[in-house]
Amino acid sequence: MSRPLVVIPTYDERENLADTVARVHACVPDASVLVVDDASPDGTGELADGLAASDPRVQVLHRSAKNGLGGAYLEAFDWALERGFDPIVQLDADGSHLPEQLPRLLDRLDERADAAPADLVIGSRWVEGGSIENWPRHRELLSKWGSAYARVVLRLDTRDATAGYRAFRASALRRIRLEDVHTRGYGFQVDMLWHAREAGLVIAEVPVTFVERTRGRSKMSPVIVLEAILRVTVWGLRSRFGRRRRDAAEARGDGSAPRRSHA
Ligand SMILES: Nc1nc2c(ncn2[C@@H]2O[C@H](COP(=O)(O)OP(=O)(O)OP(=O)(O)O)[C@@H](O)[C@H]2O)c(=O)[nH]1
Ligand SMILES: [Mg+2]
Repeated sequence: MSRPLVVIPTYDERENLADTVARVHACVPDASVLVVDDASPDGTGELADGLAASDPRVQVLHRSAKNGLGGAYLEAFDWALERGFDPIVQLDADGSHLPEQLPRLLDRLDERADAAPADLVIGSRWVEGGSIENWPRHRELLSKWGSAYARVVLRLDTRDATAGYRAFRASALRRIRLEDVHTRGYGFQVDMLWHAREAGLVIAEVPVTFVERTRGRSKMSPVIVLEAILRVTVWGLRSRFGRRRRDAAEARGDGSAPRRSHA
């Protein structure tokens, strides 16, 4: 794990991007940065090209239209794995994920005496020591309820299931069936977590401070929230239904148990 890559998806983040990239490099100078821009109307893509032209550690993936956070990350993961980056980090451009806390996530991927090395580290708002700054109450509740719902329905142990600040070992991403991850919006984070758990990865959470953006506009929308709720519900039902069918088949001893389904 010697070639860290920080992936920053962007849509209309002109006011935030340069600052975020500079802060990443101030904290982890040897990190490469991949900006994945979805043809932002405000010119974020051109700004990213300018950053790349003046710093070889920065590269840019241009996509032709706004196609969701999930699509941007999946394309970035393929790009990163093909080029041998390890580990691979997800970071929002809007300042909500503090680059200053990046070493905390990376350190937890390392071997340590008191715990198994993690395959996936999540920067968590809802574990001891984690916090939020300047978030409106309704956003806090939505996030907490969303996490709680996903935890119960999918039987996850992770406290902050919707967190977007994450570090993956490259080997972990290779073990996840990325072709089965179809969520494009907010639920992408839960989708990845669910597949990570299904793949048997060691998942750890470290506390982070999540800071509400001060510049630019949120891309969160009711459609994105609805997509997440519906998908989580379907995965939960499928996993339970599938398990019951498998148990029944095993009890009959007919060996016809279906494979665990991936939504
Ligand atoms: N490439 C790409 N990036 C996106 C897209 N939607 C959001 N982003 C980026 O993903 C990151 C998170 O998006 P935000 O709008 O901050 O959404 P959020 O953090 O879930 O919601 P807030 O808490 O309200 O900010 C930011 O860096 C966005 O610019 C998209 O469709 N394509
Ligand atoms: Mg945000």
